[in-house]
Amino acid sequence: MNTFVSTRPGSKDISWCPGCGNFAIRNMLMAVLADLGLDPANVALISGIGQAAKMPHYIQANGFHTLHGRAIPIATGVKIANPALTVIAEGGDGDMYAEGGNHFLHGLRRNADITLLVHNNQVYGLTKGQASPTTMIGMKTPAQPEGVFEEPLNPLALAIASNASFVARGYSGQADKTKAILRQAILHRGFSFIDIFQPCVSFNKVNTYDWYEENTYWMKDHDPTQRGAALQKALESFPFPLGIFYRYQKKTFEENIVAYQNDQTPLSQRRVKIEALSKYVNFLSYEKTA
Ligand SMILES: Cc1ncc(C[n+]2csc(CCOP(=O)(O)OP(=O)(O)O)c2C)c(N)n1
Ligand code: SF4
Repeated sequence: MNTFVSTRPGSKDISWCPGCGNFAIRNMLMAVLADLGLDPANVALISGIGQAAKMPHYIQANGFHTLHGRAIPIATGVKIANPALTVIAEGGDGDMYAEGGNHFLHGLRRNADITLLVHNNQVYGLTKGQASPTTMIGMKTPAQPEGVFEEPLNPLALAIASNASFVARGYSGQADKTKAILRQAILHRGFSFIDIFQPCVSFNKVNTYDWYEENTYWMKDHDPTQRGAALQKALESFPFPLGIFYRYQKKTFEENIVAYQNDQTPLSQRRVKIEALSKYVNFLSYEKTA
C-alpha cells in the first residue's frame, strides 16, 4: 500500500491550533488516498489562502498553494494538462464561497474531474474569526460586534440547483462516515463537492464539536439520484443532514474539450507547434509601423 506522509522534507512546524478540525480532515484524506492505492507522485493538492488551505504543506504529494479563492481554476487547469492525475482542490468556507465564490459557481457547472473539499468552520479562521458566507445570523465577531445580519449561503442547495455531479456534506468529528464519502467523491468521475463541518476551536465559540453533534444527523434512506429530494434535504437546517445528497453522471470538462477528441496524449506532454499557432496569430511577420 502507498503511504502519504504528513510532513514535507525540511518542514519544521504546523501552524494549526491543537484540537482544530483540520487535523482530522488531513488524516482522512491521507488514509483514503493510500487506501485507493494512489501514488503521491500522481496526486495534486491545490489550495487558496487560509488555515485549511495550508493542507498542501502538510501532505507530501504534488502541491500548489495559490491565490485566495483561486484553487478551483488552477485545479481545473492541472487536470486538463494531465488527466491522469488525481486532483484535489481544497480550502475554507471563506476562501471557496467568498473570495472564490465565482469560481465555485463555474466549477460546479464545468464538471472537471476534480474533488473539492471545503473545510466549513463558519468563520474566517486565519484572520481571527470574522464572519464568512456561512456564519449564522446573530453571531457576534470581532468585525461584526452587533451580530451578523446577512442570510448565510447554502452551498449544497446552490450546487444541486446547478446540477453539480456529486454533492455531499461531512463532519470532521465523525471520521469513518466522512471518509466513506471522501472515497466515493474521489472515485466519482466529474466535479465532486464535499462541504465538511470543521470546528475552529480558537475563533468560533458557537459552532463547537458539541454544537455539531447536537445539530447534525446522518441521512438514512435518502436516494441521491433524486434531485428534488436532494434539494429538499439541502434546505433542511437545525439539524443539518450529513451524507451524499446528490450524485449524477455526465460528461466531464476534459472529455468535452476538442484537444482530447482525437488525441489522448496529455497536454503537458505535447510540443507547442509554433507553425500551427502562426496561422491564428501572425506574429512571425510583425513589422514596426512607427
Ligand atoms: C485577496 C485577499 N483578501 C483577503 C486576504 C486575507 N485573508 C487571508 S486568509 C482569509 C480568510 C480565510 O478564511 P477561510 O477561507 O474560511 O479559511 P480558514 O482560515 O477558516 O481555514 C482572509 C480574508 C487575502 N490574503 N487575500
Ligand atoms: S484558527 Fe481555527 S481554523 Fe485556524 S488552525 Fe486554529 S482552530 Fe483551526
